[in-house]
Amino acid sequence: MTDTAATPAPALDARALADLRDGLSRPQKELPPKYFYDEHGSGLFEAITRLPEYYLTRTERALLGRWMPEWIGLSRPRALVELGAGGAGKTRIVLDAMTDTVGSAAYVPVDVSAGFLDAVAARLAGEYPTVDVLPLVADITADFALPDNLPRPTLHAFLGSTIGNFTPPEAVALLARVRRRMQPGDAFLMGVDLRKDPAVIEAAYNDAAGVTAEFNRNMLRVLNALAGADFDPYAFDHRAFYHRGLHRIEMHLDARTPQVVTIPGVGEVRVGAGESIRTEISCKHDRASVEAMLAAAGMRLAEWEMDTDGLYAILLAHGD
Ligand code: SAH
Ligand code: AVI
Repeated sequence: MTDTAATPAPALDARALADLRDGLSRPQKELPPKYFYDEHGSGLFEAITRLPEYYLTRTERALLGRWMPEWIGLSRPRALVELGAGGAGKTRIVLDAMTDTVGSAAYVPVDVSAGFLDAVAARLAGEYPTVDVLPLVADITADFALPDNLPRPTLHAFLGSTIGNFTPPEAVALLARVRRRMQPGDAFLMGVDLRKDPAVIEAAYNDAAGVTAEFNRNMLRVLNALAGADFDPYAFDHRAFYHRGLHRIEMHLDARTPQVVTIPGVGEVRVGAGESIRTEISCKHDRASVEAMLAAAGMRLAEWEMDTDGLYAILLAHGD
C-alpha cells in the first residue's frame, strides 16, 4: 500500500481510516464486517434470512417462540437492549412476551445501519403502542452510552449468531462490555450457531441464488460511498469456506485481475490477481466454547436450549 495526500474521507473518522489501513496492510487483507450494512446491505441480509440454505434465522425464530414466554416470565424485564438489531423480525417474539408479562416496556435497538434502523424503529413504534422505542446508532465493538433511566430489570440481547462474527477474544471483549452495563437482576439473551457438518454451513454461505455473493460485494459499494474509495465490486468473486481447525466459515472477495484501489485518507491498495480480502468470519460454537466465553466475560450460563437437530442454540446468562 502506498500513501497518497488525498482529501480525508468525509464519513469516516481517523480511527476508522486507520482500521481500514491496518486491515488492508496485513498479509491476509481484511475488512470489518460492519461495512456490509448500509440500507441496501441490511436489505440483502434480510433476503439471506429467507433463503432455504440459511437455516440460522428460522431455527432461532422457532427456539425463541418456544422458550421466550417462559424465560421472560422468569426474569420479567421491563427494558430490552438489542445489539445489532437489524430488521428486528425475531425481536417481536421477545417484545410480545415482555408486553404480555409486564405491560409497558422500553426497547433500545442498537445498530450501525442508521437509515435501516430508523425505518425499523418507526415501524415497531407503530406496532407496539406500549413500547418506548429508542433507537441508537452505535458501533457495538466500542463503548456507547445507553439512554438514561431505562426501566429495570433490563434484558440485553444479541441475536442472529452475530457473536460469531468476532474471534473468541474479540467476542469476550464485547461480552465483557455488555456485562459492565448489566445491573443486578438483568439478564443476557444470545443466539449461537453451532458446529455441525461443514457442508451444511458452506451451503448456507454459498446460496444458489447468489444473494450472499451480492451481500459480500456490497461491502465494496459501502466503502465507495462512505470513504470515497473506487472499488469495482464486479472485479471480485465471492468465496466462502469452512475452516475446520478454527470452527469458522470465512467469506472472502477474490480479485479476478490485479486491482489498484484508492481510498482517500488510507492510500493506494494493490490486490493481486487471485488475492483475496477477507470480509467476514462466522465462528461456530458448542456449549463448552460459549460457557468459556461467558465465564471470561464475568457471566454465568443460566438456560441453554437447542433445536432437535442441534443446529442452533439460544441461551440466557446472568452476571456472576
Ligand atoms: N439481529 C438481527 C440482524 C443480524 S445481522 C438478526 O438476528 O437477524 C447483523 C446486524 O448487526 C446488522 O443489522 C448490522 O448492521 C449490525 N452490526 C454489524 N456490525 C455492527 C457493529 N460493529 N456495531 C453495530 N451494529 C453492527
Ligand atoms: C450477521 N451474521 C451473523 C451473519 C452470519 O451468518 O455470519 C452474516 C452473514 N454472512 C453471510 N451470510 C450471513
